[in-house]
Amino acid sequence: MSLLDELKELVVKGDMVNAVEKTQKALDEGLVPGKLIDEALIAAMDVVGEKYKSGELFVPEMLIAAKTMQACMEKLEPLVAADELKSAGKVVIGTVKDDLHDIGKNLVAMMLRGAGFEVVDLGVDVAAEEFVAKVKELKPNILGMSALLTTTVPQMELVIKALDDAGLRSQVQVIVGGAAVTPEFAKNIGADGYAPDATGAVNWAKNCMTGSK
Ligand code: B12
Repeated sequence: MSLLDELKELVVKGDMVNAVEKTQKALDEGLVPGKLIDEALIAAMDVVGEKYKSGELFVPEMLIAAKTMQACMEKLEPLVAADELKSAGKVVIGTVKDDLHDIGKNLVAMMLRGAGFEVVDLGVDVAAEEFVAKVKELKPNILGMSALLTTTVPQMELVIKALDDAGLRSQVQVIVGGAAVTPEFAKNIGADGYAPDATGAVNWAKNCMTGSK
């Protein structure tokens, strides 16, 4: 079994101590963080999602696997830290109301920081009023919203409407993402952008700042 497969299996099992150790071992052997994230950590979450869907795993196991993934990501975060001093732009990001999934949002925030963006992370379960208040206060170039549940994606439209009502919509570019979001949905609710993953989010944000989006 390859090192990546071993790490994936440890994350699925929620074996935090060994997963963190394996992450370090993989780094020591020269594997790059992006490969570890895509081919072991995210791949593990996909397996966990499938097992949950088929009734093989339950919420507590899903949570332990998620915490294990986050512990591994903490090891990787310093390695993708930005080396640029000048901010590439300001981003406010959060997971919408009633949604507690934050791994993907954290990954997007981490990669944006790595690309030199100043990122203000509002956390999870963020209500429309809070998104609007932060956009008003911090005047970000970009607002990012994440949702993983089909029951919480409609919150994104509410936030965009609330920005409109507050007269702030034209001042900020809105990008949405998360497993429950599709490009069509993003377009229909009037978002400016969508990306399927963290790399796509960074590319979109960069283009947004140079006006070539
Ligand atoms: C881990 C997990 C949990 C953990 C979350 C822990 C945490 N701190 O995040 C816990 C155990 C808490 C949890 C709870 C629940 N979960 Co859950 N969970 C998952 C699981 C297995 C993995 C999610 C994940 O982290 N993936 C890895 C990350 C990296 O991927 P990602 O989030 O999609 O993010 C990437 C992209 O989407 C994108 N992206 C994400 N955000 C953003 C934002 C922007 C702006 C952009 C551009 C891009 C972007 O970039 C990211 C990086 O590439 C998924 C299954 C799956 N494969 O998605 C189910 C899943 C999302 N959960 C599900 C369910 C049903 C639940 C519960 C309702 C279960 C229950 N009965 O209690 C609760 C809901 C709790 C709540 N109110 O939010 C369902 C959702 C079904 C649906 N369509 O609505 C899924 C799909 C499982 C399944 N197959 O049924 N869950």
